[in-house]
Amino acid sequence: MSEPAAEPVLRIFSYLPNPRIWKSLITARLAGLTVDVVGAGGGELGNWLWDFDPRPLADGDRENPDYQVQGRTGFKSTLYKTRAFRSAHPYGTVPAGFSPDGTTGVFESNSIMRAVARQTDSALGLYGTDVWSASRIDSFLDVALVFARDSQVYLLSFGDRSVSGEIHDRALAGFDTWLGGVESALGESSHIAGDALTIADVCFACEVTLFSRERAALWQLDQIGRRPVMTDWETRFPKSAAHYAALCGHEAFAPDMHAYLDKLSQDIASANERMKEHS
Ligand SMILES: N[C@@H](CCC(=O)N[C@@H](CS)C(=O)NCC(=O)O)C(=O)O
Repeated sequence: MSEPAAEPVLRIFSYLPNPRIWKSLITARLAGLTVDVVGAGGGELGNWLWDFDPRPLADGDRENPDYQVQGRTGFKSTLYKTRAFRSAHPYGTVPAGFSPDGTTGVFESNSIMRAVARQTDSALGLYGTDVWSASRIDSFLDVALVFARDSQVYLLSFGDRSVSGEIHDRALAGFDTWLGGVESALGESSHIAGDALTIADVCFACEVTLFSRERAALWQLDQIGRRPVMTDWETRFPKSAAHYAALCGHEAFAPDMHAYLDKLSQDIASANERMKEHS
């Protein structure tokens, strides 16, 4: 890892903390680049004006019909987005990436990460070393995104207590398909897309971390007679679990991972307490 350069290569607006933006932050850290992050806690973003220069709502913003958009995914209330934000981000989602001059919006956390990776020194090989290795990395990122969709539906269902057997089944099937390929790849090479660390590994570590939040909703799973999808994953996907543990300890990953995983352990402990009280 090199010392970070001062000028940010990209800006991200997001709810915080968000393991999906770490994909970009870890990539930047590995290459000595800087990413500018602006945001607030998930619950607070409903009180922010979404823009390249986002800010907490000021007097009159809520009444401005130009800003009002009904939230769809993860936000039930009205959201406030500038016209410029909506043209840069046609799907209107966060994390929202922007070129440093604010003219180009980049959405989907994997694509935001790729925007950073494209600006790294190609000798580092974070996005492969040629057309074929880069395309193979893309393949892993695409499969991860299919899983990420089921993961999002599952994790959001804990927020409004709507988790069902069907949602759990989809998350389980998505997780098994995704990790089945990762496990197989790790049987061939030390890292997911070959013998070097790439953004396929970065994406994998961040998605696993986010997904592991399911354990903080143990009592909701218990109520529908299910166990966390990641139960026994160390025995079902031993190479993937060992790779994840190694990545969590990597100096470029640890700064984001450790605080989040510590907080998650506390949340899981309270979830367990809560389950005991209900049983
Ligand atoms: N797969 C996307 C997910 C983005 C997404 O769905 N974000 C939701 C929050 S979890 C959002 O911004 N919703 C805004 C809205 O409902 O208008 C990614 O990784 O960036």
